[in-house]
Amino acid sequence: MIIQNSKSKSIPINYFEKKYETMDYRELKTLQVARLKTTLETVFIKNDFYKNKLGEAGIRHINDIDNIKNIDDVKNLPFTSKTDLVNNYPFGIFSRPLGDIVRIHASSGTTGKPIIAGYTKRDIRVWSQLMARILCACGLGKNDIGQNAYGYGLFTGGLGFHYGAEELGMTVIPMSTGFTERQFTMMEDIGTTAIFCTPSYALFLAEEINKFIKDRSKIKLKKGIFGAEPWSDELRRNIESLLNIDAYDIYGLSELMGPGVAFECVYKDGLHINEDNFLPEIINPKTGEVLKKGETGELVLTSLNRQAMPLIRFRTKDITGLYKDKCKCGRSFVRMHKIKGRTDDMIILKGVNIFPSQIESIIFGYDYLEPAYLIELYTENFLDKINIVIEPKQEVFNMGESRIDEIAKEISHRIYELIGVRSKVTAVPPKTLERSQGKSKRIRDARKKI
Ligand code: DLL
Repeated sequence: MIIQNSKSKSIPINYFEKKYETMDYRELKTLQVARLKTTLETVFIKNDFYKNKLGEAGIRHINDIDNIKNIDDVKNLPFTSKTDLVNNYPFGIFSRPLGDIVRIHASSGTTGKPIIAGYTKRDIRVWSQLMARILCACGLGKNDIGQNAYGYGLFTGGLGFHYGAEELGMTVIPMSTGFTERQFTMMEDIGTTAIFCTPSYALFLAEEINKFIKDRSKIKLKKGIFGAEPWSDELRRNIESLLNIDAYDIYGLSELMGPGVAFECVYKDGLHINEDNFLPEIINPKTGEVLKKGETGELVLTSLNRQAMPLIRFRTKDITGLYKDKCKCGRSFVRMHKIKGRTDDMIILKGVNIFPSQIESIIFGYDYLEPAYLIELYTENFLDKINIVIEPKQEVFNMGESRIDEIAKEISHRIYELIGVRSKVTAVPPKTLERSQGKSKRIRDARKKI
């Protein structure tokens, strides 16, 4: 149920969906089981790929779905992988005919073919409402002006935020990514109060703001909602202090709708998973075994409320852990930690697992460094090695070689202490490294493959 106080202009629309968001545990599990069964019935009847897959897992007749009594029974269902989506490109994973599909989004797959996501009218409505729920949880309302600097187009960030912000009654400026000068002009002239973009682009804007805005008092920006790539708490602190805003994390993926799966509320203490719409599990990525609450592993999601493209136990490749204590905001949904990285971005060097976000946390913690870095992997004397490229701030860079060497040594030592791997650290002049306007690429892998 959506609590809408009034249509009156003076009262902000409240999109806190209390009935769902504060549901008690047993009620939520009952809702999830019912929605899971409906989802299974849909894919069993309407999708040949799933009919076969479920058959292999012992669900050969629609009545077999009734054997699911408890939400933990989900673990007996088969996984869906990105490869399944690629192999069934473009529409083989849809459970509705094209006539019912009102929109297509896509994300780049690993093999050249994109991954297609389809939506019915109802799917778009549910997605918009979930996004409105999230924006409301971040403290936004109908009197806010949202500058949407996520890319519009096949990427789900642009339209996902756009429809959600409109659903909440906000004023939306559909900027898309780029056009930096125009971003600042709109911010100043229209009085933007919230910005939506990737954390890398937020950082880019934060580094550029003083070039374009002479009088900071004209900027009304107070919040930013950032996602679509892993980002550390240190990056959050950088963005917050440079832009003088509160920054919130939002998580999602095209295969499961787009942004809207999980979100931070105003307390910024983990991401609430929209459990009435998505059933989360954490598995050991090597064995597929379901891990206990609190353990870190790969996030697996089952959609519970989708028509066009329901997915069963989709392996996201994203690494995180779940925890279930009640948040100060009153929401009872399970929370996940910030995503640590993707299984396919994890660097294994001399047996040590390294996520770029761990390096980021270290680099962004030093106030004498620019918030930028590049991880270079290379092979020397048949051994794989790592070089971290950093940018000291101008005044530090001007101090000369010996100070720069000292800094490089200190950072290398810190990385060894915290991550356990010996690295080379190389400094380049400030503003040398490429800044990203979309999802950033911070790894250059030049290792010789044997
Ligand atoms: O990135 C959807 C999105 C748009 C999310 C805008 C948030 C904001 P894809 O392009 O399909 O969809 O990429 C999904 O991006 O599996 C994660 O690896 C990564 N990702 C998304 N959000 C976060 C986040 C969109 N908050 C893939 N933290 C996912 C870390 C994230 N990684």
